[in-house]
Amino acid sequence: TIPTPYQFITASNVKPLLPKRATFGHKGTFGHLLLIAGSKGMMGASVLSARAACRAGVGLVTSHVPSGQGQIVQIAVPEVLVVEDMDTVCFSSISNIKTYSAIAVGPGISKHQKARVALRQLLKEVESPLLLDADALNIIAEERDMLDMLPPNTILTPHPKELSRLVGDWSNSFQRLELQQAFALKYQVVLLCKGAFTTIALPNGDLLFNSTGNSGMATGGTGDVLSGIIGGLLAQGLTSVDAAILGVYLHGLAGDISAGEIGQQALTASDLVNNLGKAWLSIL
Ligand code: NPW
Ligand code: AMP
Ligand code: MG
Repeated sequence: TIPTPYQFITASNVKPLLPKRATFGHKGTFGHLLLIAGSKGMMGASVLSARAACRAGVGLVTSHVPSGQGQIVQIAVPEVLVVEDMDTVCFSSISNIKTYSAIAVGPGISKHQKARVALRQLLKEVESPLLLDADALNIIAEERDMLDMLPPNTILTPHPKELSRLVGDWSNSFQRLELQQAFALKYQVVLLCKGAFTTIALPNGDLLFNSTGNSGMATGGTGDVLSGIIGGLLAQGLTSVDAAILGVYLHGLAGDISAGEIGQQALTASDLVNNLGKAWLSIL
């Protein structure tokens, strides 16, 4: 049986979570997200997560990218500020992390030794709300002492393969839910398992199932878009639980709107970003 307590995420659950827009707000009011994403050959992950963050309501987004790769992001996403690393290949050092109201790290960063060292340093020094995805998860799954360095309420957004690297293998989905729940409780984190009916395990042991999304989203880059959305919500001051719930719901809704317009076969990660506005409007 499904571990309890569990709940299905629907429109009525997410409505109360929507962040308010202050009438006299300015870009400083709505948070500043640092997005550490991309490495040489995987700058698409940086672009997609940045474009998504810009449609999540956040005031400012800064993308940290390898030296020489900044132009890609500046041209693809003119709304974003860019900080270049010293290394030409991957994330290798952190700078001014206290400036940001939230940090999302991982999409496309690679598992190079330099990225491992920089992630460890980030975990030591971070004070802002944090999201880890993709290679950041693969690194902490291999360097397991880093699990104890995760700040409470960190959001982890693995797909099933990344989750199995963190929690070990399972023989059926009920066992997977138990492993997911136990990990969230042990490390006091918000732990997703992405896919059809993405599950979210909360630090208190609750389990949530998302109701939006479709199989057209099973295509490269859609997870990078999710990191940008949830990161943008975190930067605006939503709690990590609320940012994860609302982000996953909006991301799936953008997928459903995209599938309604162009079908599941043609759906790309960029379509999710382009339809985020309609997703917001349909729940506001
Ligand atoms: P199989 O064998 O295909 O069935 P990895 P990744 C499995 C970046 N990206 N359910 C899959 O299984 C990411 O951000 C950059 C079950 C395979 O074995 C990462 O940094 C892009 N199994 C990096 O690439 C766009 C599943 O996991 C393995 C599963 C590597 O990320 C693409 C593959 O997973 C990408 O986002 C599921 N739902 N999903 C860019 N444009 O720059 C996957 N698997 O080895 O973690 O590799 O997810 O492709
Ligand atoms: P990633 O593997 O990191 O690129 O993430 C894939 C994204 O697409 C996640 O947000 C998944 O929830 C979503 N996704 C993948 N396959 C499906 C599916 N069959 N149904 C709904 N959503 C999916
Ligand atoms: Mg991914």
